[in-house]
Amino acid sequence: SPITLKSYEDRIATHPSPLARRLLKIMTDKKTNLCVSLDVDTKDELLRLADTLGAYVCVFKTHVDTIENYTYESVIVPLVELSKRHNFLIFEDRKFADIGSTVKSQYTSGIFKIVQWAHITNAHALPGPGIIDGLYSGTKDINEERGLLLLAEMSSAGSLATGDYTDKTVDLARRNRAFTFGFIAQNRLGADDEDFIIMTPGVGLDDKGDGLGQQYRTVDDAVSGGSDIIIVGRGIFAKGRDPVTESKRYREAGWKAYTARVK
Ligand code: BMP
Repeated sequence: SPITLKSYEDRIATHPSPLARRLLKIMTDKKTNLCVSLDVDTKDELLRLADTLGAYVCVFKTHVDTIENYTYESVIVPLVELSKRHNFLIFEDRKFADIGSTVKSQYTSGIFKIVQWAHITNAHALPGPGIIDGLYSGTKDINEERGLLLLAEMSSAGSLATGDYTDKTVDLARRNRAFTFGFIAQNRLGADDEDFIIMTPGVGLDDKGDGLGQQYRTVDDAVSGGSDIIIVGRGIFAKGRDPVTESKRYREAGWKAYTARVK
């Protein structure tokens, strides 16, 4: 039977994560469950897209280590400014995967200082509980909400994150519900009353794959299967596509699929 879930708005009151409550409120207010993945090479393009598409998204996802001529001042400072102007959250798709002590440094230090500005980041469950504890300890001097997603499943062909690995990842997420608020996944995970937020990449309406293992599903497929937020990159800004037109199209499709599954 098709999945039915409470509305984003109804979930605000009961969610154990302050960051998730803030996110669900943004989604409700802006009527969008679209996260655009800003996988572009230059800071100009990143900031231009963040400005022109900001109205249509709840979250922008970044791979900030791929930006040419990155500096904190020229990339992060204006991006944070835009996040306030357009009311979106920033998700640095860092995919931490080391021991607790090392990920704590990677999260807080170096040229990126991710914890300072990324409302959301993510981690592989592979190292075990220490990775969550290490990242969480990195948030202790931050005065704004921070949240972690665990990668429970991946969109790529032949992914090893399946079955028992996925189940154990869900168990790990139960350890610190104020911080670990959900999953990168292809399916609904956890019990309904646990209310994990499911963010789903590998969504595309016009492509099947990218020749390097990526696999695309439709918006309807993802959302009717229990995804709360669709993550779309090249479907929106690949060559020949108009990012504003495509953002509106994915936002509309995402919202329609969501309203169809609300209890
Ligand atoms: P695109 O829609 O252009 O295929 O981009 C997908 C984005 O989501 C990429 O930034 C990729 O790193 C990320 N991603 C993914 O595709 N599959 C996963 O399972 C996890 C991801 O983070």
